[in-house]
Amino acid sequence: MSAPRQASAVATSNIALVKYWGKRDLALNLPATGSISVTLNALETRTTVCFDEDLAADAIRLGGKTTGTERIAAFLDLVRELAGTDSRAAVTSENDFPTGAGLASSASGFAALALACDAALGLGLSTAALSVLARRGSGSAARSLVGGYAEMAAGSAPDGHDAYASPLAPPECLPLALLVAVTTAAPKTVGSTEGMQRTEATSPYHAAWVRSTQGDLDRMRAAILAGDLEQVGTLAEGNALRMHADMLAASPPLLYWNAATVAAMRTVHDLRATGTGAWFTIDAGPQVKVLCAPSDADGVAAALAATAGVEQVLRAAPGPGARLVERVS
Ligand code: 2P0
Repeated sequence: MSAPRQASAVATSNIALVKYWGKRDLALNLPATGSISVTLNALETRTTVCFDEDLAADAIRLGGKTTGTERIAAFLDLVRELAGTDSRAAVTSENDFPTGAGLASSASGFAALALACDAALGLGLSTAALSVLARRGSGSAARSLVGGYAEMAAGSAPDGHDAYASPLAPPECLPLALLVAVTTAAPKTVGSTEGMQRTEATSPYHAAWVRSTQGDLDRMRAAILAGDLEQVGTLAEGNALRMHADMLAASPPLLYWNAATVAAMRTVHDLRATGTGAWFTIDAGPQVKVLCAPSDADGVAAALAATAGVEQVLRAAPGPGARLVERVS
């Protein structure tokens, strides 16, 4: 009987500047397209995992609760298969932000869990292999392993070994402020996996969305490497609106916005009309994420906070990838 094997990791959320919305393989969670994101220095998940042969079953606590843990349990099964062990695990995971409301808790959550499992079991996975593993938990998690600006490859291999995220540029290549206008902390009604399946099956715009992504990836990669904030912001806003057009065209339609979401989008357009460089992006939820120069962040945050229905404004900047820490919970 071996001693319990334990490790803790921290990972932060990431915001996609070119979005992932569609899968080429559901079982392996392979994206239909690549994506480009920036990993944040905030919106953090802290996870401890302990594989213990004395445990009769997995014991998973997310934010102190034992509910909603099915995806974690399925992920632990994958890890056990990879490691050749039957050992059950205790997992504790805490977010410092509201979960399930379009703030990508699955991204930071599965990135932290993949890294903690790798360390606890001594798997010695490469960053690419860790990203592949995290992707099985959640597509966006593959990107939170990487710090700064990251590019996720769709890959073409049927087994998905080439669908992982790689570093594109360090944070200092394009200093940014990322402001999150939180319009509600309530969980969203349709999760991303279900939303993607519905869009793929019913939106007449979906093929056009997938086709348009390659050009966005090429332009976004070049704009980040050139440190061109205006071009990055313009591309990110256009890409997000096209993704939402695809979602809105699904049947039944996927409308993730509320009144405050639209009001915050208007605030950003008003800021631009009066000479402040600010651009929004929106994921599968009602929050509005705004990019601007760090020197404009105070003014943009004040304008968002003054927008009807905006409950709070969170601030972030590009940050590091997932990392191991001492026991955190
Ligand atoms: C993104 N989203 O690129 C896009 C934009 C939401 C909209 O990645 O099904 O929770 O678990 O792989 O990672 C959210 O999707 O979806 C997401 P699954 P995930 O950030």
